Amino acid sequence: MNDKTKNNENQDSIGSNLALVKMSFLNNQFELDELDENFFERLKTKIEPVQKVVSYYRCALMEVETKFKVLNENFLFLHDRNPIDSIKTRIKEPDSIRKKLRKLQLPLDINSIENINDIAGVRILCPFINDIYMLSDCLLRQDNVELFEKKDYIANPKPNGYRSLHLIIKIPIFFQNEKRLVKVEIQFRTIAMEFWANLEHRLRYKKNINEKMMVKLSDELNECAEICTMLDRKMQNIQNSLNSNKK
Ligand code: 0O2
Repeated sequence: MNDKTKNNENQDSIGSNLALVKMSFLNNQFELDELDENFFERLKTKIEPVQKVVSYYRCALMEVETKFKVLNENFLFLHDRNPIDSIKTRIKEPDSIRKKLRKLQLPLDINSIENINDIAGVRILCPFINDIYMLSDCLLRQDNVELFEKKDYIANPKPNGYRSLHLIIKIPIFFQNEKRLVKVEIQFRTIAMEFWANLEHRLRYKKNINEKMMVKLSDELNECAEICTMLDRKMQNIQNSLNSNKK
């Protein structure tokens, strides 16, 4: 038996044991002696490396979230208003990770994960477009933040009308015995951009809509994107006028 076959057999047996554990829990009759005695050892060796990598990304999210909370606090002190409406963080779902690895034609294993730029994601919602650029500049000026990639879908919206500023940054995380550079994707949006993107995302994953209806709804969404852009611009103009009147 070659190593690959052995590996597949191990995975199959872990898979079936896991199914057994789940079923036993569901049936409320969890019996340890039904499981092979090496099961937990094998499960541990599979799960630990994943837990370790996930913990790196969790720490990176904490670090980035704190940076934005500090900027928000400081701006409130200086200008008497918050440039951040809300901060959301997420670790990419295993299913999305699998899809992305397939798209990149990479092996489905833990070592490939570093090639995905958005395992750790932060979304910053701002009241005004200028807040987005101000926050992104402040972040990129920090001396432990390295810009890896920038996509400005506000200056250059996608054909469907999607707008948002995307940054992929690398930040160092300091652990007890090591320092790690971890990538984090940051999406900056206004509240109007987020409102639009959430609806468009729902439409994209809706399965039971016929083609004619899909085209009609996509056209309407495209129109809404233009309205959102106009709204963001008008709100920014009003905000600018308020600012200049204060001086
Ligand atoms: P999820 O569930 O948000 O993680 P890449 O990531 O480079 O392989 P792409 O499309 O070049 O793929 O990256 P891009 O353009 O930076 O977009 C990445 C993320 O932006 C997406 O993540 C979405 O969250 C968001 N996004 C991009 N385009 C659209 C769009 O047209 N509509 C909406 N609603 N969101 C968009 P994921 O991986 O798709 O999913």
